[in-house]
Formats: sequence, structure tokens, C-alpha cells
Amino acid sequence: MKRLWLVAVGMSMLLFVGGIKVGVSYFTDVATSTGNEISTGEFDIGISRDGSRYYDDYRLFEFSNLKPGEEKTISFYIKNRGDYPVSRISMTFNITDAEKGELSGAEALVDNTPDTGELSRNIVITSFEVKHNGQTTSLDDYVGKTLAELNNTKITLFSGKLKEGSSVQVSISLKLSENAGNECQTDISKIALKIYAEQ
Ligand SMILES: [Ca+2]
Ligand SMILES: [Ca+2]
Repeated sequence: MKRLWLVAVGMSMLLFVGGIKVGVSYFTDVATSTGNEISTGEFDIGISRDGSRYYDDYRLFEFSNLKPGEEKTISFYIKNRGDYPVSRISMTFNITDAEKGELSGAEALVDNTPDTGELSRNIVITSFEVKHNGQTTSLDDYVGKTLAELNNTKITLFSGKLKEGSSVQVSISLKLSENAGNECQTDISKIALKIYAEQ
């Protein structure tokens, strides 16, 4: 009996609600979804001297008044700041050798090319390392080479998977050869590093 009663109450409520629907507006609701889009992400790397701020174009080093036998280290970071993993990073040195002003007195005696510098032929790579995830890889193929020999050579710095937001650190030590002669006094090498990343 009790069960039947409950059913009866249920039915009467339905009828009642049905009754007041007639001629009365309903509350309505619509869910929308706007602003959808399909796009490609950005493929972007940046360079930094210390790993804090990254740039597309940044001067990483300037060494002046090098003496024969003197060594300097270039160190920089390359970061994947895009939306995809990077599978390969490579780099080239683009070198322009020039004389800085007039030939010096001692230089003029041995340098018969007043329009071209000799410095990059005398700058030797003594160490070339790439660090990623705490692992250091030494690029021994390039150690012992001069910058002139490597001019415009594509050097692979990293291959594998550099995740979004991760970086590698590159350290290159350069030495002005002890055998550098007076022909490279007051010479200047302008060095552009071009860094390429592949998806
Ligand atoms: Ca010269
Ligand atoms: Ca010179």
C-alpha cells in the first residue's frame, strides 16, 4: 500500500508541473564554445650568456689585445623556447678577418695583404664541449683546428631530444697560437655564430 501511494504522489506532481508549463516561458540555457582554433606552435631557440635571459641575437664575447699563447673561453646557452622538441642543434662560425687600421710597424715588414687579416688562421680551438642534462660531450673532431679551418663548417652541437624549455650549454676555448707571427698584430676577426635548430 505504501509503495502505491508514493507512485500516486509522483504522478500527481508531474501533472501539476505540466499544468503550469502552458503559456509560461521557460528558463533556457545554452552552452557555447567560442575562440577555438587550430594553429601551429612556435619553433624557437634563444641564446644566452648566463642562462638567465635568452635572445635571438646577442653578442656573446669580445676578446681584445690577445697575446700569443693566451687562451679564452666562450660559454653560452641555447634554449628551446618553442612549443616542440628540438632534435638537432648545429652551428657555424662565419668569420671575417680584417686589419685593424694601419699595419703596425713590425707587421708591415711581414704582412703583404693590407686588406685582409690573418688572425683566424692563428686561433686554435683547444676545447669544445656541450653540456646537457648534466652530461658533457666533447666535440674532439674540432679540437686543434683553427677558426679559419672551421669557417662556415656546420658543426653539430646536439642531437637527440631537447625538450621544450630545456637548454644546452656550449663552451669553446680558443687560443692565439704561440706561433702567431707579427702578421697578426692589431688584426681583428669578426665572428658571427649562427645556430640552427631542427624539429
Ligand atoms: Ca694582412
Ligand atoms: Ca695583419
